[in-house]
Amino acid sequence: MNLILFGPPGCGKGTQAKRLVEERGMVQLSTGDMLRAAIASGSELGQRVSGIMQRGDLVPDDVVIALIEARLPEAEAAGGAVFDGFPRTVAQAEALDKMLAGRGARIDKVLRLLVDEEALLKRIAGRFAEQGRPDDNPESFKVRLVAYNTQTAPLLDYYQAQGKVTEVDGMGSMDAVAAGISAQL
Ligand code: B4P
Repeated sequence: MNLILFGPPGCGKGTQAKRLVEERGMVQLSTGDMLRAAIASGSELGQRVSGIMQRGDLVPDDVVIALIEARLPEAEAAGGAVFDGFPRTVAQAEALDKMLAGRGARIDKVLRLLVDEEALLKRIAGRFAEQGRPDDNPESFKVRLVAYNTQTAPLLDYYQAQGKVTEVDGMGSMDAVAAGISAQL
């Protein structure tokens, strides 16, 4: 099964993806994690994307599509992937559909985590205080929310037209959200 965890920054995509990996043996494909790893390694890619991410803007489509494409064989071998933070634009979704179709696979479900803006701000502020992730500062977070609302939210129409979107309450505890996701799978 191939799943997409969908929602605004701070809604719990990364948190719940890790739980799906532990509970179901799926492979987590997080473009955010891949890009942060590239930055940490000091690679050319990392240097290219570091400023973009710190501002809270989206990295170019071709960069993230290539990162995902390179990991698809691993997902196939595991019998499924949980996509976390990808796709974030309609162009990325179209590319993903094409790449999966080429492997005789498809997206089965899009789980949309519903969290209100006040809770998002609180979570991100909490992580900024604890971990100091550069793009969790209040200014970058505002940019991330605008990017979500303008470039990523329209993807819902794309997947709704395919009848794949299921909504999950993301406001509860991590356990409660995980239970909500399990109930949908
Ligand atoms: P991501 O790493 O994907 O960051 P995110 O969407 O902000 O979600 P994140 O994983 O951080 O938060 P989560 O909801 O798990 O992207 C970072 C940047 O990379 C982007 O801004 C962009 O620049 C670039 N990028 C990545 N993918 C891209 C793409 N496809 N195209 C273009 N650019 C791309 O959790 C947040 C916090 O909430 C955590 O501290 C967690 O502990 C807490 N939390 C989670 N669930 C909770 C709950 N139920 N209750 C309380 N707290 C909870």
